[in-house]
Amino acid sequence: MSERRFYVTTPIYYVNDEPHIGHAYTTVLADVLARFHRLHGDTTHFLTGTDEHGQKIVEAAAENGHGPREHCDLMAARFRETWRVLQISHDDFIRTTELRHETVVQRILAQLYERGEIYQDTYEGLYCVPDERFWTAKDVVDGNCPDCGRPVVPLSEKNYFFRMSRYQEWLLQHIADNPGFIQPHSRRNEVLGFLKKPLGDLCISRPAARLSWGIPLPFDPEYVTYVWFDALLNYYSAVEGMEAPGLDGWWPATCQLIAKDILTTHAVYWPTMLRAAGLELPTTILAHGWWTHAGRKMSKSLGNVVHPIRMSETYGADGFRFFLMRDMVVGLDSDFSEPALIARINSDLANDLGNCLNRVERMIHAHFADRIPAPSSLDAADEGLAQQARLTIDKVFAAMDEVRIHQAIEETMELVRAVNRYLEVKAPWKAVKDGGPEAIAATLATAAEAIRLAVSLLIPVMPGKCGEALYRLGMIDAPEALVAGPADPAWLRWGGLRPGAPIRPGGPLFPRIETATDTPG
Ligand code: ME8
Repeated sequence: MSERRFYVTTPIYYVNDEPHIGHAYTTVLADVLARFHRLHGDTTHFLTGTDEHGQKIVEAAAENGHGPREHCDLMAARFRETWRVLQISHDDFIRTTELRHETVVQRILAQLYERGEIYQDTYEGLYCVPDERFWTAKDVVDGNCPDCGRPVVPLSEKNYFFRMSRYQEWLLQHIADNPGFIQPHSRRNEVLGFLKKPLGDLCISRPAARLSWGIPLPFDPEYVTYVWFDALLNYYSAVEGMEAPGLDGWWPATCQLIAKDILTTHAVYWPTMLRAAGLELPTTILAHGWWTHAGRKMSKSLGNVVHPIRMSETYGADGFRFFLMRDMVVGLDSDFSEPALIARINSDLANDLGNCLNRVERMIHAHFADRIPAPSSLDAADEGLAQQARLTIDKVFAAMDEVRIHQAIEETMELVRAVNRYLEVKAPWKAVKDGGPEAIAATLATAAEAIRLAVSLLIPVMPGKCGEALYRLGMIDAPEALVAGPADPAWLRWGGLRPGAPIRPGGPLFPRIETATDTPG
């Protein structure tokens, strides 16, 4: 881990919609990265929030019989509640209707205008009102918006434009010089493809007469700011002037997570805006793939939206988080289905991890009065498991560094399965009959340590259940301590369990989820 400072962001979500699995995925991914970096002692800041201006929001508010402000307050609270249930450890939650954000947006707009980076012109084009977006005749499909499929209308109006075209060559050079700027590689290529065509200027205003729910342009109160120009600046406005212990400040962001749907705004508009404003660029824009549901796109009209709170209440926040992180390869698309979620929890968590912990706890309880045994000597199998565990640490760190979360999890689960195999081979339940507790002390101490280490490596993914497991293994004093509190970097090394330390055995850590097909007959 070279970077000792880690500032991670999620997109700020539109408050026209309920939080769903897609929002949950990006936010859990950011949480896993933030927790991992904190665990490594990196000075970490994690920002999420809500995008509250624009036409979509006005319409959603009206549908619900609310004014826009009231609607935004209700929906921002719903996002916050979802993140609480999902054990998200964000340091800040920004709303674009907050004064701290609006002030920064207006100041940057005023500076850009003074410097000639923004000019007024007449725009003629085809306009999609719900998307607040202009299209050219060749973009539209049978008179409809190519994005949302709703009719576009011809519109000619005066507006303000940001001289984005100026920055095309510079942006191409930046992408060439910084291969890690846009990740994964396929998305970088997509942006480079987009930049083969001449880059136009960006219309950054909307007449207030048509849309008043926005940030007024400081140099012309007849207009409000285009929602994307406003929204993107949240990443900077949230941390401007904010203290960062031992650092000059939080900006620039280290890792900005998005999905592929908002690649152009983040990989083209955003860097050019920052450049024009004289601000540094984020280190990485990381675009992950798309979740579908049972093979179909999720949408309100199809009625197949996956609600994270319902999933967490039914299967546990930790199990849901585990599934999201294990079953999507960052960058590729993935399909969600409840049977797949249940199968994953039952096999990896209930069978492999939960059973392993239970077996070890039960034997330490029965033969060592709930104290970690002290081995007198280790054999080749014990040394072999310790060696595999040490290698797992390196593999997990390497995978996490490259945001291959599914692989970091898989390496850890491989260690868990190795502990189970080791127990099968050593069969301490038989050995104890012949040799007494002394004969199984090394086996149980080694297995307990290996499972403790595996659990520690999973803390960023499952802070709740891993906290419970570490409580049972006597490492912490409260089972819920890791949800909001810090974890100890020393836990990520082999040898954390001390002989004689007390354990607190419990029931199944991940109760098996029974389904209709499990019931015989
Ligand atoms: O675009 N699969 O907000 P938004 C994976 N306000 N991720 C998904 C997803 C899915 N099916 N659906 C949504 C906006 N996401 C703007 C952003 S940022 C300055 C402004 C996630 O509410 C993913 O992170 O439409 C995607 O980029 C984001 O939600 C879009 O959220």
